[in-house]
Amino acid sequence: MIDKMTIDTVIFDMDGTLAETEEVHRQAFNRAFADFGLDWSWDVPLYRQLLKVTGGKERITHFIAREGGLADPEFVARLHKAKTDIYTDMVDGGAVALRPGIREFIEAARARGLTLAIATTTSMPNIDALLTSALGAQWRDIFPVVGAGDMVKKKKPAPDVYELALRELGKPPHQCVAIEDSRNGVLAARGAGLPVIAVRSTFSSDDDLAGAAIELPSCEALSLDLLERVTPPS
Ligand code: XBP
Ligand code: MG
Repeated sequence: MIDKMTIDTVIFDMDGTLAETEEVHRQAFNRAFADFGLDWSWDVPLYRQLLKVTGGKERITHFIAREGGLADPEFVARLHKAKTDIYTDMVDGGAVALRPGIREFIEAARARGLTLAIATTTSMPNIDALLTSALGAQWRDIFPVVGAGDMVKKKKPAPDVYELALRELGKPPHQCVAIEDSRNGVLAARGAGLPVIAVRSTFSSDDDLAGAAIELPSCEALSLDLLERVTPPS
């Protein structure tokens, strides 16, 4: 059994966990499709299905394949870049706020001297837009280590982005806990040997979160006491 006091680092997922970003991502995809003259439209039920594939470029490629097409990677990259520009403009304009309870948990963790990090599928422009909007330009002082989707070979549910964060933190997994909202996120964190506290988001309400050490009803239920209750995956 691991010493309860060894957890001194919290690694946050971003999309769905720090903020309910997915509806804004969905709208940004649809606006990019329209700008490119495509007649694709991702409604909420379809987007819930498509979210099983993490990463925007991978999601577009998967969608083209399920429509019977063959995706040109260069086209997908251009389309996804347009989507990122639209998304970051929306976030800069205040379209997304931190989930209730997240700011308070971050403040409590910092006051306790814990290290905070990010392990997300999304890309650096989106991370920067959200955290600058929510926490100010100095957000890097709060999250000294950031693992982003395009920094690794395989996106969640592969463990790569958590393994990257652990390497940069220089910490073993049992010293850390992941906060996640989705099945792909729980699998990724567990794959890297991390215990997980799960809090569902709007778009992961039906996900199977088996494997999480604790599931909470809301981010407002996050507390430092929980860190003493999580145990590493067996
Ligand atoms: C979130 C994602 C992301 C966003 C889009 O997964 O899958 O792809 O939907 O971001 P998680 P990009 O919360 O598990 O990290 O378009 O920048 O890829
Ligand atoms: Mg997520």
